[in-house]
Amino acid sequence: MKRTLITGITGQDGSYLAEFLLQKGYKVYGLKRRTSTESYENIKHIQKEIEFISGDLADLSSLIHAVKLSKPDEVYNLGAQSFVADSWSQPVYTAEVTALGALNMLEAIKEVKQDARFYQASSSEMFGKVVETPQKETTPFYPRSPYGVAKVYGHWITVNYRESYNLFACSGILFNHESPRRGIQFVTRKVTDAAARIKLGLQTELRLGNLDAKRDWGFAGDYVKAMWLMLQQEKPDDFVVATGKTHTVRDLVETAFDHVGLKWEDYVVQDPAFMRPAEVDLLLGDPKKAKRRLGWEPKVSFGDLIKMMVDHDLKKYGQTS
Ligand code: NAP
Ligand code: G4F
Repeated sequence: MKRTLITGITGQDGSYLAEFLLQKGYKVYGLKRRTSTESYENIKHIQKEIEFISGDLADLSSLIHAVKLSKPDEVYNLGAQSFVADSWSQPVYTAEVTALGALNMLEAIKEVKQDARFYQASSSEMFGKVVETPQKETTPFYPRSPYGVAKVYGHWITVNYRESYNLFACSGILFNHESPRRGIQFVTRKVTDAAARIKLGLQTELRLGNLDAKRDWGFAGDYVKAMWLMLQQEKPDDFVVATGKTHTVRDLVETAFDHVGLKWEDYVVQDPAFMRPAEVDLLLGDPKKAKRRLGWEPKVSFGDLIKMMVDHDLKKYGQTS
């Protein structure tokens, strides 16, 4: 039985990856940080099958303990302060968790279990003010947020530990991926949740920032498979994971409101409070390398993804209201 340690197990990706690896017969250990109110919402259906280890990415000693206890064949580092907007108000914390957290995890592996394979959750946010389109593995980084800068550190320290210590360490440069388990602050979920609430008479307007930003949005359930595939290769490498299609926030809003039979212009209000100090205007990934080398392809289209999320939110409120 293969053993895995997942950081960020309570998050969107952690929950889909844990599900996927349990189905493959892995013994799954999840690093879980202490919180005053326990949040197992995303993993409540598989909670009993996961062995939780208390720890924090900012605390190297807790990661050493977690690696000693779990003796993992594979480590997936998905934990992060992952919300870009908050990285301007919490830049130091973001660096400690999102950048140095990756270093701490690599150090723990180097010291305790050098043959463990390591996956780092790198991000298309590293491309920021893009210097070429579409963005691929060789596209230079130009991060536009403290979060993006922290992810660039996490990315390069992963490459460096691979080259310095011969660790099997890979970075997945994942473009935006969403699901009904997406956090409510992120724009897709904020929109699908609001469309459902407005349809049911629970909300009257939706306040948003930049409607012109473009993102390459895919389904999280598809993307965790690419993470696993990277760690099954003969040699460690880095891969872009994306759909190869881009849409504006306006397209997203239109798709969600159309699905509930409403005209979005009647409800959406632009609010400067949701504008960012520096914006990433356009993300569009080139997933050719992932297709060629991993045999990976996205299955869920943008339209089906947004409808899946709206339907989930309608059901959630329909059942409780
Ligand atoms: P998410 O839903 O926000 O989950 C983040 C996870 O990190 C949560 O489980 C959170 O635990 C945990 N965490 C936060 N601070 C921590 C700390 N100090 N120590 C240990 N764990 C901590 O994020 P996601 O969407 O699943 O994304 C997974 C990873 O991929 C993140 O690293 C993100 O930056 C990266 N990424 C995401 C996307 C995307 O579009 N989703 C794209 C590219 C890269 P709590 O439950 O305790 O808060
Ligand atoms: O949904 P978002 O907050 O995601 P963002 O900033 O692209 O970051 C996500 O994807 C990254 C991969 O590229 C991950 F690394 C990261 O962890 C996270 O998962 O915002 C998407 C776009 C932005 O351009 C933002 O300015 O939507 C725009 N937007 C417009 N109004 C809004 C809003 N974003 C949010 N969150 N809330 C708004 O009201």
